[in-house]
Amino acid sequence: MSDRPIFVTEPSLPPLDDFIPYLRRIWENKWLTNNGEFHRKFEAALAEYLGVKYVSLFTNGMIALQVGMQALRITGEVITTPFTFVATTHAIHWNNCKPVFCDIEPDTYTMDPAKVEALITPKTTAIMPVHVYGNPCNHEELRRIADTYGLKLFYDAAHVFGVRKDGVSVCSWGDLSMLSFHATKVFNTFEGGALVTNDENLKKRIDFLKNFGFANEVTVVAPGTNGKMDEFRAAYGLLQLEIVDGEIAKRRKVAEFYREGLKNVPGIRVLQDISGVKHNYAYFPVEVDAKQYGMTRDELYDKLKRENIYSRRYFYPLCSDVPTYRSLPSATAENLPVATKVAKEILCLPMYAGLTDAVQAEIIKHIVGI
Ligand code: T4K
Repeated sequence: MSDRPIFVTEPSLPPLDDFIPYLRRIWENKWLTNNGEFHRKFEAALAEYLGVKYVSLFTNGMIALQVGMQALRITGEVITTPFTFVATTHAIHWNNCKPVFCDIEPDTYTMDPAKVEALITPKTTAIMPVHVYGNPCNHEELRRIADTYGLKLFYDAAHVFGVRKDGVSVCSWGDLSMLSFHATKVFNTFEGGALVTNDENLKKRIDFLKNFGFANEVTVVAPGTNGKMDEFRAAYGLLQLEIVDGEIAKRRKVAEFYREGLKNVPGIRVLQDISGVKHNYAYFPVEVDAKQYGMTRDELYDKLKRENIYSRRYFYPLCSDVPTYRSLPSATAENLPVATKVAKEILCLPMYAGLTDAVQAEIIKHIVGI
C-alpha cells in the first residue's frame, strides 16, 4: 500500500520564485481585475499558443459555458452528450434550454455524429459536443450537420488544451469553444476558463456579457454576469504557458508506461493515440470488462482505494441519469447504449506529469495482480 494517497491527478505548478515578481508588479499597479495588464497579455499569449484569433478569459469554465450560450443566442433544444462532467448539461439548463442527449462513439467516447440528425426537431438551435478526455470529436461531420440545419456548434473543449489534429488546433473548431483551467486540468490557473473564437463580433459580445453587459461606462447592452478573470490568475497563467509543453511531454511518458504495463491484461481496454492527433494526455481512461477481467469496474475502483490509490469513475453516472435530467425523453438507456455501457466500465487512472515510474509500477501491479 502506498503511504501517501495517490489521487487521480495533481496540478502542475511553475516554480514559486518565478511568480514573486508578477505579484510585486500587481501590488505596484494596484490593478487587480477588469482587463488589467496581465489579463491583456495572457489573452494575447493564449491566442497565439492555441492558434485562434480571439480569447476571452473567464473566472471558470462553467460560467464561460453559460455566457457562450448567451452570446450565441442559443434557445430551445440543444443536442449534447451525456458522457461529460455535469457542467455541460447544467449550462444548457441554466440557459433555460432543453438538453437532448445523443449517444457516443465507442472508440473516442465523443458524440456520435451518425446519431445526431434523428434528434433534430424544429426547436433545435445548437449542438454542444465535448472533446472528452482530450479526444477530438468528429468535427467534419458535426460541422456538416450544423451547417445543413442552420445550428450553432459550441464545443465544450474543457479537456482539449493544446490538442491538434493534422496540425490544426482543435480549439479553433466550431462557432465557439470553451476551455477550463481548473486545478485538475492539463493547464491550470487554479480556477479559470476561456471562450475562444475566430469571430471578432462574437468576442466583443462575450466581453460585454462577462462584464455585466457593459459596452462602455454608461451603456448596458445585455443582462450580463460577472465572469472576469483577475490579475493574479492571469499572471500565473502566463507562467503556466512557459511550462505546459514540458508537462504534456511528461504526461505522454506516463501514458506510454501504462500502455506497456497493461497491454496484456485480459479485460482491460486501453485506448491508443489517434493517428494525426497531437494528444495532451489529460486523462488515462481504461475500460474494465468484468467477465474477462474477473472483477467489475467498481470492484477494481474499491480495490485500488484500499491501496490508497484514488482512481475516478469519470463520467459516471451519465448526465442523463442524474435526477434533474433523467426524465427527459432522450435520457433512456435504449437511446444511449454505448454511453450506458462505457459509464459502467470506465475508470480513470492517476494521470499527471509528476507521476513517478515507481508509483505507476505500483498501480499497474495492483491492476495486473488480481
Ligand atoms: N466541462 C467539462 C467537460 C469539464 O470536465 C469541466 C470540469 C467543466 C466543463 C467545468 O469547468 P470548470 O468550471 O471546473 O472550470 C473536477 C473539477 O472540479 C472539474 O473542473 C472537472 N471538470 C472535473 C472533471 O473534475 P471533481 O469533483 O472530480 O474534483 P476533485 O476536487 O474531486 O479533484 C479530483 C482530484 O484532483 C482530487 O482527488 C485531488 C486532485 N486535486 C484537486 C484539486 C481541486 C489536487 O491535487 N489539487 C486540487 O487543487 O471535479
